Amino acid sequence: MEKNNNPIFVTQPALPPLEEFTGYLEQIWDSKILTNNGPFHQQFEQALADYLGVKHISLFANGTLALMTALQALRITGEVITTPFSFAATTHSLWWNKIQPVFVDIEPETFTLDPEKAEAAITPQTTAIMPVHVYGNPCKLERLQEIADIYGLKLIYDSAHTFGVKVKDKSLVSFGDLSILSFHATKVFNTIEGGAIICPDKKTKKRIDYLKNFGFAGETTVIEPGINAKMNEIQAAYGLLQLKYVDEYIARRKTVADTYRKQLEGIPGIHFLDDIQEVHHNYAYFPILVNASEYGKSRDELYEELKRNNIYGRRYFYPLISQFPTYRGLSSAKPSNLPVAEKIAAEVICLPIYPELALTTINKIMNCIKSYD
Ligand code: T4K
Repeated sequence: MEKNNNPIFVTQPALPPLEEFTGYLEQIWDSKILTNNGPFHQQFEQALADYLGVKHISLFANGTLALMTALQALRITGEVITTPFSFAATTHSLWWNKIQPVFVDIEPETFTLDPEKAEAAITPQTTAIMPVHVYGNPCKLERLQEIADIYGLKLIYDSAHTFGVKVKDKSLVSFGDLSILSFHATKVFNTIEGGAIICPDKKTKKRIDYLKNFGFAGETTVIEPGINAKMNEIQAAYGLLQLKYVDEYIARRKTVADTYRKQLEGIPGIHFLDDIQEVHHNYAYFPILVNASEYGKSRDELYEELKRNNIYGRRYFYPLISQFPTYRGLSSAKPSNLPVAEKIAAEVICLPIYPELALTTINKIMNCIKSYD
């Protein structure tokens, strides 16, 4: 629970009970195995696969290295179609692999990549599509797969926000050729820093595991230039413990989201997303859109007003990645090519949401939004 004058951030990591963690640390201290596929790494990988209902998963030091390695694993080159409405890491992972990002607009309902516009952007150089289930909202899965199949493209989902999300009881990370999770401190499920690649078969997992360990396929055999992207034993042990609590974290986030929705209902100019049928959400973020002419104040005015009250919402994802200096010269980055993304980026504020967010704090945030004139 927040103390009265403490700043209220967009998120606050959920930590497992410290006294439970010390037992895990003692085992690590005894074994002196700190990293390189140790016992906790192996246990955590299996436990995660079971929890997520997937067969093959490879742990990573963070989500960005997982994205970069996923592109290497599938030998992606040329152009990749992606969304500008995401965190920098999505497009940066392409750039680090010398792949040309092609930005395509998003859908107004879910803020995810628009499949029809993605299809229209395919060229002979396109090798893959990299959509993002932004805020944990599922992309149009069937249509994207159909397009990938027709054009012979790989489909790599940036699923950084989707831990625990299910569509018709199927884990969202099981779609596409590869799917990437982030376990950063700010995520629904955290291992402090961390990430994973979910892949469909043993052979691909083996390749991913080589790539994240310098390319080593044995003591003296290096099959190709890999990187060091391994998760260490302390993070893996912490992750194993976190798994015991994550359902509770998600349930508490749902209560926060439900409370916000009830209280925001009917405020002119403030829009929010509802749950989607047949989707089990994780409530990773709570984005609202501020329509300045209906609300009477702009998004930035409300954002500053919240700050004056010690409430630090975030404008995820403003500015669009396509507006970063490295990318804004690309022809696909032109604002006229991305009207929906430009509009959402100009109107969005993510309100604080985390398991320990108290009702009194939600009321304080709501007072600020309701009584701002
Ligand atoms: N793809 C997508 C779609 C992503 O959103 C991300 C990461 C990635 C890929 C890459 O995954 P990783 O390589 O990160 O695993 C944060 C996170 O650093 C980043 O992981 C996340 N997305 C992004 C959306 O948000 P910042 O710069 O906004 O974080 P920061 O440090 O300002 O934290 C936000 C608030 O959270 C702070 O004001 C206070 C609170 N906080 C934060 C940390 C780190 C805490 O209370 N404790 C903490 O330890 O990027």
